[in-house]
Amino acid sequence: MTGRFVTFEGSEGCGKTTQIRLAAASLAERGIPVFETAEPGGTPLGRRIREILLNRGSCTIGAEAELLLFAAARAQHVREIILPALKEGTLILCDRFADATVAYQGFGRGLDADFIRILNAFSALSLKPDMTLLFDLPVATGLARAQKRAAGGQPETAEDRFEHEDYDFHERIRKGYLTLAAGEPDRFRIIDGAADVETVHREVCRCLAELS
Ligand code: Z5A
Repeated sequence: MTGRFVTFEGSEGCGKTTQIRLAAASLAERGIPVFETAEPGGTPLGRRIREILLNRGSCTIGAEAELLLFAAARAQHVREIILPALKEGTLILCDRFADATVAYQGFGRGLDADFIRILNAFSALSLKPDMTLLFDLPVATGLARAQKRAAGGQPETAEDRFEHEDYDFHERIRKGYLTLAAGEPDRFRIIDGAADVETVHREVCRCLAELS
C-alpha cells in the first residue's frame, strides 16, 4: 500500500501552519491516520539545520549556502521519514517542501532555476507531492500577520530570516508560487489565504476529500 503526500505552501503569514494543524486534527477525529511534518525539520538533522537557518546572528549564510542547507534537510527528511511513511500507507501532511525552494531561493533570491530543479530532484529522490495546497494572499496582509505575531511575543521562527527582506522579495515569492501552480494545475489547489480561519479550513477539507 502506498500513502499520500500533501504539501502546504505559501508566502509569509499565509496561515498554512494553522491549517495543517486543523486538518490533522479533523482527519484524526475521523479516524484517518495522518502524519504531520515540516521543512526544514522533520528529522534530527533537519532540526539542527533549522536552528542554523534560524540563528541569524550567529554567522553569515549566503544565498547559495542557504539553498544547500534546505536541500540537505530535505534529502534526510525524504529518506528517513517521508518515503518509509508513504510505503506504510500513511497520509503525510508536510509544511513546505521543494516548491518553497523554487519560490524562495529561485524567484526570491534569484538563484538558477534549472540548478534548483536538479537539486530538488536529487534531494527529494524525484518525489513529488500528490497534492499541494497553496495559500495565496496579498503580501501586505501576510506581512501584517507576521508582524502582529512577532509583536505578540511568539518565538522566533525561520521566517525572521525573510521577513526583513524588502516588499519586492515577498512579491516575487508570491508570483513564484502562482507560476508554479499555473504550470501544474493538476497538483496545485489555490486557496484564498486571506479568508477567515474557518472558511480556509473548510476549503482545505474539501480539497483533501478529493484524495479519498
Ligand atoms: N524556506 C525556504 O526559503 N526554502 C525552502 O526550501 C524551505 C523553506 C522548505 C520556514 O520557516 C521558512 O523557510 C520560510 C520559507 C523558508 N520563511 N518564510 N516566510 P517556518 O516554517 O518557521 O515559517 P513559515 O513557513 O513562514 O511558517 P509559519 O511561521 O508557521 O507561518 P504560516 O504558516 O505562514 O502562518 P501561521 O503561523 O499559520 O499564521 C501566521 C499568523 O497569522 C499567526 O499569528 C496566525 O494566528 C495568523 N493567522 C493564520 N491564519 C489566519 C487567518 N485566516 N486570518 C487571520 N489570521 C490568521
